[in-house]
Amino acid sequence: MQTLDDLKNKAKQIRIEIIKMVAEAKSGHPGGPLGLADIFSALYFHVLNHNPKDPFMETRDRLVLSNGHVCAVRYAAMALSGYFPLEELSTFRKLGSRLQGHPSTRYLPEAETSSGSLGQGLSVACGMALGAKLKNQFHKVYVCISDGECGEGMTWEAAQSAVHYKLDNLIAFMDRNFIQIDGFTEEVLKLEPLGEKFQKFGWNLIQADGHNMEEILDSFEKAKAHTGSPTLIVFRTILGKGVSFMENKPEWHGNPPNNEQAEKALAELNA
Ligand SMILES: Cc1ncc(C[n+]2csc(CCOP(=O)(O)OP(=O)(O)O)c2C)c(N)n1
Repeated sequence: MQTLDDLKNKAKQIRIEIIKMVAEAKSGHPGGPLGLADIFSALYFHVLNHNPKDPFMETRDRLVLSNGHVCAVRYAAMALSGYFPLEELSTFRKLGSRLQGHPSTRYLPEAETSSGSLGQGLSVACGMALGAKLKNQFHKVYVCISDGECGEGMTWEAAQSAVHYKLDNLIAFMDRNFIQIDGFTEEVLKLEPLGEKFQKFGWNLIQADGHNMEEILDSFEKAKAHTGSPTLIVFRTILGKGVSFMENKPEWHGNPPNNEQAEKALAELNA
C-alpha cells in the first residue's frame, strides 16, 4: 500500500525519467508528460487494477492513452512499476525500440492501443467498455484525453455514444492544461465551458487539481463508484509542471531540452 508521500515521490521520479528520455532522444514532448506525472503516479501505483508480471490478465483495468504524444509519462510509470527495466527508457524514440515516440502495440502490446493520431482514443475506449459489458466483465476502461483533442469532431461523437450506451465502466480523464500544439486552446479554438459541455451530453463530471494527489485519488474513487453514466474527470494541469522554465509555455509542447536545459531541469526536480 503506497502512502501519499510515496505517490508524490513516484511522480517526481517519473518527471526525472521524462526529462532524461526526451533529452537523450533529442526529440519528443516534455510538456504534456510533466503535467500528467502526478496523475500517472496515482494510476500506476494506486488506482489501476493491473499486474506488471501478468500484463494481459483478463480482469485488468484497461488504460487507453488517446493523446499518444505524451507517452513518455506512461513509459516512465510502466518502467518504475516493473513492466520493463528502467534502462530501457534510454531507447525512447530509437529505431527498433519498443518505446516509440507514439505508442504502437506492434512493439509494445502492453500499451493496449496504438495512438498518436489524435481524437480517436475516446471512441476506442467506448468500444472497449461496451465490449466489456457485453461479455459481463467488470474491469474499468480508463482513457486519457487532452483538451486539444476536443477540437476534433470524433471526440464528440464518442461523447454521445458513451452516454447512449450507459458506459459507467468508462472513466475518461482530461489533461486540461489550456495548451495545444499551436498555442493556448482558448485562442486557437475556444473550448470553454468544456467540462459542462460533457455534462450536458449526460456525463458525470468531476473537476479537480491534477497536481493535488489527494484530489486525484478522491476523483478516481468517486468515478469508480458512479453508476448509470460515463464519468469525465477534468484535471486542471500545468504543462511542464515541476520545471520552472517549462511551466505553462506552449513551446515546450514538443521540443526537447538541450543538454544544459536538461541539467537545469534535473537539478530542479532533484532539489
Ligand atoms: C489527428 C491529428 N491531427 C493533428 C495532430 C498533430 N498534433 C500533435 S499534438 C497536437 C496538439 C494536441 O493538443 P494537446 O494534446 O492538448 O497538447 P498538449 O497539451 O500535450 O500540449 C496536434 C494538433 C495529430 N497528432 N493528430
